[in-house]
Amino acid sequence: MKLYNAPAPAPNPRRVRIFLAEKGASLPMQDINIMGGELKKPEHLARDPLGQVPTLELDDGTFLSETVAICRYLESLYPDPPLFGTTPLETARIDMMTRRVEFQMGTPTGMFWVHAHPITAAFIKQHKDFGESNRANFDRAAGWLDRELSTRSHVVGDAFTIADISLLTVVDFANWIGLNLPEGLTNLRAWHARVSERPSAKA
Ligand SMILES: N[C@@H](CCC(=O)N[C@@H](CS)C(=O)NCC(=O)O)C(=O)O
Repeated sequence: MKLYNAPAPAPNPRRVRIFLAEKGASLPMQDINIMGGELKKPEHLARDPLGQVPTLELDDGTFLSETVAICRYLESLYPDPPLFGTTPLETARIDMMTRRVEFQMGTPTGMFWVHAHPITAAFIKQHKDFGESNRANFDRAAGWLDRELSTRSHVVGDAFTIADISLLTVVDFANWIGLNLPEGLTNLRAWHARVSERPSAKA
């Protein structure tokens, strides 16, 4: 297998790298130069018609995209430690929170990056007011997560899962582009400090 990757700060390939690190597994990787336009060149479009990373190439030449789909596949190859839960209800809750983290935190972060950040201004016709308007959505989602984390140590219960990986990578990317967590939010900040201490967070 081979992982088509992009280095930090790209959040989605990092989700797969953290996932692998938690499993104690490693894969050959090839970096794709996002800013250099490599994602949309025919060579990468042949791997993923949407021209994104991460993309996993299997040994038979099959390509798999979408971070969570890749991680689910890797979970079946490396079941320990489980990062998608161990019971139907745990797995469903992890799916629920992963989706919510992607939509509630990931979407405003992505829209701010595309429409308000000076780096992307060079590549995209931006709608700055719309981009900036995503700060409020990001802050609202952070407040919601702070309330969720008032009753547990991790995004779903007390075990580290793909939902934590998804939130960690989006919070770190958001911070990198200038979307900082609002003041207060002690539960979310304590969670962030806790998961950032895991060796996998360096991946
Ligand atoms: N839903 C996809 C999103 C992947 C994604 O947006 N990857 C970014 C890098 S972090 C990318 O390839 N962006 C370029 C583009 O979308 O054109 C996933 O989770 O894998």
